[in-house]
Amino acid sequence: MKHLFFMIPLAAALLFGGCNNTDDEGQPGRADLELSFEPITEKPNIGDVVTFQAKLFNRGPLAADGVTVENTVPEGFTQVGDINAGGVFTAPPVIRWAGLSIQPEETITLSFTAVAGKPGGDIGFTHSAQVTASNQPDPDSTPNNASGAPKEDDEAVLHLIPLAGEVSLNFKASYGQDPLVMFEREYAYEDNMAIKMQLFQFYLSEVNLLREDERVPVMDVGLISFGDVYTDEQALAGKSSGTLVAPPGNYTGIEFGFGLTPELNATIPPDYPLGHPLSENYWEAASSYIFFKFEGNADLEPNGEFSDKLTFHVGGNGNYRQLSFDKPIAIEDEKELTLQFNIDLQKMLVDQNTGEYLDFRQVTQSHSNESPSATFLADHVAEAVELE
Ligand SMILES: [Ca+2]
Ligand SMILES: [Ca+2]
Ligand SMILES: [Ca+2]
Repeated sequence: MKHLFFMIPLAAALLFGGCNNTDDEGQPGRADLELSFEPITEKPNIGDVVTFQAKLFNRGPLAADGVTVENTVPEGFTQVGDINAGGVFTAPPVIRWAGLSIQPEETITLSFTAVAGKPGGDIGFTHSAQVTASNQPDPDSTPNNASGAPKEDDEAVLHLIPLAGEVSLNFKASYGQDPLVMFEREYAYEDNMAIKMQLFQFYLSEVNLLREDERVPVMDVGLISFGDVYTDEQALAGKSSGTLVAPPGNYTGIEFGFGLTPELNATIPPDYPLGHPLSENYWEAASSYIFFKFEGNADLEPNGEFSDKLTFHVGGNGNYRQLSFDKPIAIEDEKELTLQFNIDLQKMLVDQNTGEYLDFRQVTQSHSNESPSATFLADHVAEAVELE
């Protein structure tokens, strides 16, 4: 009687295990194919060559021939290479290994390399792989039916984002101590004149983070415009470059061009889609983009009437200025950092050392890249911009 007490649970356990095996794994007359990715625990750097390994396992009991495995390479990885086991990349983004034969209990490693790209926007970093063909029926999965997240054991995904932090350049504009706002506010100018703003904007190009002997590019081009800044609150919030991706690290500073590099300035708006910063602000007669614009109205008499229109549009390769700022900048993986810049329009219009200034009683517009007023403004950009 005592024996029976122990025998019943044991028999039940055996039966249960057998049932489980028949249901799930290794049904007679079939080949249970399973696919997984070898985990990658260390994130790569942007630009690193990464080796991916998918493991195809046959849980048996029969051998399978004519097995095909496909891996879809996400947009975030490029320059696929070193595909082993006869795989081909003839129909990107899919790498295909066809005609594989795999014995019971055998594992075949399918590997390839790809270069990690820059995260951002909707760029995906998830490799998805699946068995798409087999000459044997599989007890718990069907070839080529993957959709989205893996639901069967013949499907696998590997998500791998490279090391990347985020940085944005935020610009606050002022006129001397006063926040720069459009239209309403009056700014006292030199020699009893006064001005009101209508527009202030500028291009940024070739933004690079700096570290020992290295420039790390974070942005090609951007347009910062204060044209819709109407309140002090908006002025104090500033205008942002938008979020830029940067490799983590300790940098010694940042540099950017105020205006456009000669390379960018050699292009024209039709080269760009609508909405791109370079799809506008071109000056055909000068074959140049307008690097920056200052527009407003001046009261010259002074009599309280702002009747003189100020239009200073400055372009031309000779007025491109590269600015560099020394400051320790630590970019950390998955963290966001804002670099706060201030730009003081007064310092562009009035030389802080000599007192020399653009005299609006003499000149109210700049429509030539070589005009003294254009050069004066460009020459004072470096003085006007500071990194907090
Ligand atoms: Ca299985
Ligand atoms: Ca299976
Ligand atoms: Ca499947």
